[in-house]
Amino acid sequence: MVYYFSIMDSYLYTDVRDVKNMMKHEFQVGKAKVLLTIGDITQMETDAIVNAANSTLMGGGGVDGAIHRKGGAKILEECKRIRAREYPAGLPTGKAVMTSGGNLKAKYVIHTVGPVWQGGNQCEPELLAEAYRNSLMLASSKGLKTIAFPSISTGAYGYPIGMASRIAQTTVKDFLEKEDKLGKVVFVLLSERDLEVYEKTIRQVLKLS
Ligand code: AR6
Repeated sequence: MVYYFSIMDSYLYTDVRDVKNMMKHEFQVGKAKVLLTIGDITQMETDAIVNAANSTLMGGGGVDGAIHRKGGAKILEECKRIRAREYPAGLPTGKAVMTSGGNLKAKYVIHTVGPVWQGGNQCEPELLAEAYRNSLMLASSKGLKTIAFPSISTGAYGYPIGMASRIAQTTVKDFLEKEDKLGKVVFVLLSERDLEVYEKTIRQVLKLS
């Protein structure tokens, strides 16, 4: 009997803790919710997930590699068609295009290209903001309600995450304040450390205590 109760207690404790964590990472912006979470973006069930691609749209490492591996050949086929039809020289940095989600849980993948960090004087902030803004505009223009972003440019492209997270969140906030079609934006981070950076930044951007 004692054993039974202690198991129940531990379930109860876990539930309460999880709920607190969820609340801590959920923010209201305009009519939409902004969520911060740790995880693998390929597992997200949002209408769209965003791919931190490169201009070839032919796949690569990091998020891009994971999306193409799990999404299957259909995504690559669609990327090839987009390249041939619209961007024979490659997708410019800051632009965004959309394919289906292939075998992923998300219905669509929005492929965007973030800037490579070169010290900050090569329009990196503007280009990173463009990548987020164009992805949001594309999702909204297609009537999508929920979208998940990785931390664009902060892996192989070397953008310092503190600066990148501020641009990501400011761009999302500005967009959601003007535009009320999207209902949920999720930032999917790969590590506890990245989550902490995003958590700290979002409080500053939203002017919370
Ligand atoms: N889910 C969520 N976040 C992830 C995942 C995942 N499955 N995998 C990595 N991250 P990166 P970039 C995080 O390098 O910096 C590719 O080769 C990762 O820890 O994927 O924009 C492309 O083809 C980091 O915080 O994208 C390009 O050539 C963040 O996602 C180039 O890398 C972004 O890391 C793009 O570089």
